[in-house]
Amino acid sequence: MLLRDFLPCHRPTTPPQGGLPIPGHDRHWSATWLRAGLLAGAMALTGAASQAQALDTRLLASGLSQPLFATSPLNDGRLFVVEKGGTIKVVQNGVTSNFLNIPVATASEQGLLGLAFDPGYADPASAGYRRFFVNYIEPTTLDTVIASYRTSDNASQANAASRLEVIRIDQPNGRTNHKAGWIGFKPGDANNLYIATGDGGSGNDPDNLAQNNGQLLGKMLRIDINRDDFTSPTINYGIPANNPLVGQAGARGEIYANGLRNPFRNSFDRLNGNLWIADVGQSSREEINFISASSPGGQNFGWRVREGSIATPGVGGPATPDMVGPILDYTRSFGFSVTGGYVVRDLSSPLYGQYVFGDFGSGRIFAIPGDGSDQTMASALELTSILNAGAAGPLGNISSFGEGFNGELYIVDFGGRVVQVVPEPATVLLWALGLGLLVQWSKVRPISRRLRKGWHGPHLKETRHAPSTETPGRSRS
Ligand SMILES: [Ca+2]
Ligand SMILES: [Ca+2]
Repeated sequence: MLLRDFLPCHRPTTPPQGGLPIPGHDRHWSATWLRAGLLAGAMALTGAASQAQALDTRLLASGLSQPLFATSPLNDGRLFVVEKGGTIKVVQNGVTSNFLNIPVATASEQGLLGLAFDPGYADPASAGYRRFFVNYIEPTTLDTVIASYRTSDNASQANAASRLEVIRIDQPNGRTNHKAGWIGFKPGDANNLYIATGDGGSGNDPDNLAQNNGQLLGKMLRIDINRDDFTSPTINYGIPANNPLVGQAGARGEIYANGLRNPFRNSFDRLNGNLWIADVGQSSREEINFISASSPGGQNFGWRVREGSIATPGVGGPATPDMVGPILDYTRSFGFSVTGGYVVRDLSSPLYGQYVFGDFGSGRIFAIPGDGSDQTMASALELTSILNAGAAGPLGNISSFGEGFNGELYIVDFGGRVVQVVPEPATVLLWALGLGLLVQWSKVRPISRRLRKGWHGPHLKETRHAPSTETPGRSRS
């Protein structure tokens, strides 16, 4: 698979494969390309200042039960939403229906936590045809299970009988938080599934699991889902030969990176394969970590010794030479529980090239340059006000971001909605007509100024939502 297959400009010329025809799909494309065309016209007329479009939000789905994630298969216009209680729903032309239900444990941060479609999902010649992967807490053992399923002949329904357990990760008894749960594929690599695990729970990682490379918790794992190195019928994966700890005595070969606490939401940049890991902090710092696409892995992100860029209060100790700090961390002034997002690769978005992330506890949303360089909150662009003023209405607890098949950016509201971040059409039209300089709306000015200044503009405000109650993925203890 070529990287360009992931580029938003690589427009599929046929309807999405592996799915039913999507009524309104062409209209969606038309709207997207109308926006892109208008943006191009605006850029021709006004140059870089055309980035001064405002943002809007559009309601994609509502009435969901504790949604935690949203994603689409490659070249598939449907959106699949993960609900904490074990249901995957498919949103198609504004209609939401059940795709799969899995029995899961749901206490505290347990639940159905991750979903990834095989890169070969729509390719009948691929071993991954119609295949997808889920990450959940199994209700009897309370262990983490990654299993694969396939869709039935009805592409809007999974075949529950197709379940194949891929890997099971033992969770400490009696600890219900820090299960992380994100899974994903790196663009251009159809064999290896990346799996984020938390430290297994409680405070201060009491068993020091994240720093123990003989354990799979507190890690980013990488396994080959197109191989089976194990005779057991319930262990079905291979260990990539180039994983960083392969051959190291006492270390698990599945490990790609370690020192993570609760990397609940992460993403690959679909343009270049860079990996963004948002690790939920304990009581002091929330952090964003970065692994370049060219890296062989092996990073130690510091937990439990380090919390963000500081020594973990109550644990402490200096960073060892192998530890890598975050590219950004933030204090309780900004939030309580980071929700990792995406580098925006929707060409029609003024946020193109920016990494957008949020905070579950404060409801605030920020953007930083998506090049992996070190950042500070002082130079981050806050999007909270402009997005909360969008057509979809104010956002609540942000449990995840999502990325559509053409790079569309979604926000998952734990209260039950998925909204899409879109350019404000009226603004795009004004710029296209060469009238952009007349646009002085209060919604437009802050973002345009900050964009032109490289976002070193007005500092962040201290507005915040009421702190949330206990949530999926999210307690600090
Ligand atoms: Ca096997
Ligand atoms: Ca860290």
